Amino acid sequence: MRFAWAVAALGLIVTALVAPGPGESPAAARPGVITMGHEEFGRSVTTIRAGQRLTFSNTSHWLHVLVPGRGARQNSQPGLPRLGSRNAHLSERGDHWTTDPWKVPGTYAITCQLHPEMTLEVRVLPRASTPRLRAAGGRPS
Ligand SMILES: [Cu+2]
Repeated sequence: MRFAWAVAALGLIVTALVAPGPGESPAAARPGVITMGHEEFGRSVTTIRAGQRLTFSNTSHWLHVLVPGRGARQNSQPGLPRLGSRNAHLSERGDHWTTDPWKVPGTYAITCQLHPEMTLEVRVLPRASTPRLRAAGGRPS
């Protein structure tokens, strides 16, 4: 009897760990982490600073093919880090992938080649000015 109860309790714990929660998971709220659902990104706009990376987390049951562009149409956007050898990232269920650093400030877009509804605007702000430079009282000679 006791053993059966323990098995049942363990089953509940495993279910809680495996089952996706309703709506966005807590990870989705972390800056720089973009979740992917059935035909959507967890958000439509994200803002980072130059030098930072983005992480894409495929929490859906679907395959996504991330490329630079909008509405499933790939285009070239100078300044956007390459997304793989063919400038595309294949994201299968459970995939958790981090881009190279975004080095050039500007506004970019990433889409999924399979789902035209998916477009993520990425705004890259200039790097924050370093307090060290300001304390030095000007630019280095
Ligand atoms: Cu997709």
